[in-house]
Amino acid sequence: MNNSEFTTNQALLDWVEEVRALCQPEAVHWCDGSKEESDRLSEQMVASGTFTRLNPKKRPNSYLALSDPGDVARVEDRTYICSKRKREAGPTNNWMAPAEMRKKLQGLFAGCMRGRTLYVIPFSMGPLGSPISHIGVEITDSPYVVVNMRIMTRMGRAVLDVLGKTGTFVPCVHSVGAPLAPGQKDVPWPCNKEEKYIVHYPETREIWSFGSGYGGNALLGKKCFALRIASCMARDEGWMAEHMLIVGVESPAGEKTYVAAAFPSACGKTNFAMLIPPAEFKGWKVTTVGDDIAWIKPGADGRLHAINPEAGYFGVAPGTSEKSNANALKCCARDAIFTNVALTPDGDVWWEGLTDEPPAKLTDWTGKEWTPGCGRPAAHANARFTAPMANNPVLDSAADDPNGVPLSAFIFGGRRATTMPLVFQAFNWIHGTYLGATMGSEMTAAAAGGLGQVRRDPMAMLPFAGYNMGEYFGHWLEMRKEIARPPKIFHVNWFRKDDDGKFLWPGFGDNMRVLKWILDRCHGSVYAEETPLGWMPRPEDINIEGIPNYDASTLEAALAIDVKGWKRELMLQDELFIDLNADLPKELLFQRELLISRL
Ligand code: GTP
Ligand code: SPV
Ligand code: MN
Repeated sequence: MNNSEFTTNQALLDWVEEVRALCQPEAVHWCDGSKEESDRLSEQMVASGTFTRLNPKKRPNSYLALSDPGDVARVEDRTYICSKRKREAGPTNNWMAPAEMRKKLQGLFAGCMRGRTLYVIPFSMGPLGSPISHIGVEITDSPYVVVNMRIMTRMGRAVLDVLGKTGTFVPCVHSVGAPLAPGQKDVPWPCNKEEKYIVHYPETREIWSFGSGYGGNALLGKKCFALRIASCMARDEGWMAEHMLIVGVESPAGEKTYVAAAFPSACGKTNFAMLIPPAEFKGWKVTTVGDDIAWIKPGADGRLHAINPEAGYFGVAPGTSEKSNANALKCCARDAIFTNVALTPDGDVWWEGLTDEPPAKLTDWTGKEWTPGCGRPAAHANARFTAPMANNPVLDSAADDPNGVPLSAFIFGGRRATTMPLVFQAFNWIHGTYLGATMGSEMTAAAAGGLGQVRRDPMAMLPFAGYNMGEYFGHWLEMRKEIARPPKIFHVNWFRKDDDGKFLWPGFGDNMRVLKWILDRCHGSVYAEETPLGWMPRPEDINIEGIPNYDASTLEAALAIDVKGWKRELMLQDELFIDLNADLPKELLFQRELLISRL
């Protein structure tokens, strides 16, 4: 089985054999990436209870998986950057010495796949064969991971052809950490309740993940490779790996502009990437290049060019509706995998926010009967859909372009109930880097105990930078020298609230109104006021025509500069800056001083 029928790449064959000998699976399967293979594995998972096939009339070719209730999200406190020196990982990452971690993992992985099949998944992050793309190979004992990776990446035999005899790949080893004794019956969602480790060795560019089957813990092409390992590659090679959506906007006159935006997890990247402009914006088209990760390189034209290294969306389900994101619903109307949403009696899915009226009866994400008013959510807050980008009705025509799309703007934005105005523009690249570096966001319900509290999430990369955060800021500053025509940098906040807790901005499709101001700034065609924070629109510069029950005074409040709030904000920034001290570029400290004196 483990033979050269699939590949002549000796390094790959040797590595697979090494991992096989360590993990001792019952069988080895090289994934060809075909639909037949995916269908066969899905059937097996239906038989074993991991998958429920959804009603093919309502949701063709789609499945539901319910996870173990203790394995529902990424585990940031179990995620490690194991560089040789602790300082390389920096104060925002967990660190352990590589030798010590290897010893620990050898113990955990020894025999961890007993009774299971070891799957070899060759995948390409980025279009197959593109000079911007990179190849990875994930070894996993989870068929759920195989079928998800087939949607999220370009996966299978064609990747091995590109890899060839001597090509290099990032080795990614994943196990759910639940070996089966002879005759032992499997559970629907195997995982390890005691031990979870998501480990990166940046120097050798390796990933080892143990104990979890969920999302970014297990689909190793995503956060582990495309952000943590890729950010290290990018630093060494002069490019950028960012937690950013990429979106295209075409004006009625046919002028196309691309922007990339960094919002923290569950802060609206998928929504913004698939935005449907309001009726007032007749003739405007918004198209998706990517909804989560951007790989960005300087082009020969002096601009930054971005590709989406992924091939699918792993989107938050709760809150997704016809009103909030009709395009996302179309993406998962078929060929989708749902995890931890509720099941309707007629074999379809439901989650909070999908419809105003919940169905009268459901099976909730824990498999229990659910009725409205029973006091429990039907879907888990981090329930997700996995859907191929090919299903996206507004997929950008350049989504597969190996050269990427030229960026005119970077947008930063967190979830902030106070202080942060709707939108402002940085004075220049260094100021923009400072805005990204000091970004904050309220912790969502998923972060236990932290509800509402603001945490610094620089560039939305706090859990994803594969090296020292201070050095990462330095890399941002360095990149300026590589580009003649840098994108302009903006900060937005869709989440500011009034004293009664009501949002001051309608959000979702109406974000087009703010995006329009941003585009006009990029093209130099609109006025802006110089303020202590940066360049800002006057209320009359944002078109609010047609927003129901919305008036200029609410917009004014959304745009207002709260000087007292900003003084508090500056103190909050200190938390991160003091942690980073020696590694923090001095330019950012100067930016802080300048802001203080302007205020
Ligand atoms: P990850 O996939 O975790 O990286 O996150 P994401 O940034 O893609 O998150 P997503 O788009 O799924 O964000 C979902 C949450 O943001 C939901 O709770 C939405 O209701 C909320 N949301 C998105 N856009 C807006 C907006 O413009 N205004 C408001 N108020 N909420 C929004
Ligand atoms: C995020 O948490 O930012 C995600 C989901 O995009 S996961 O892939 O699970 O990391
Ligand atoms: Mn994300």
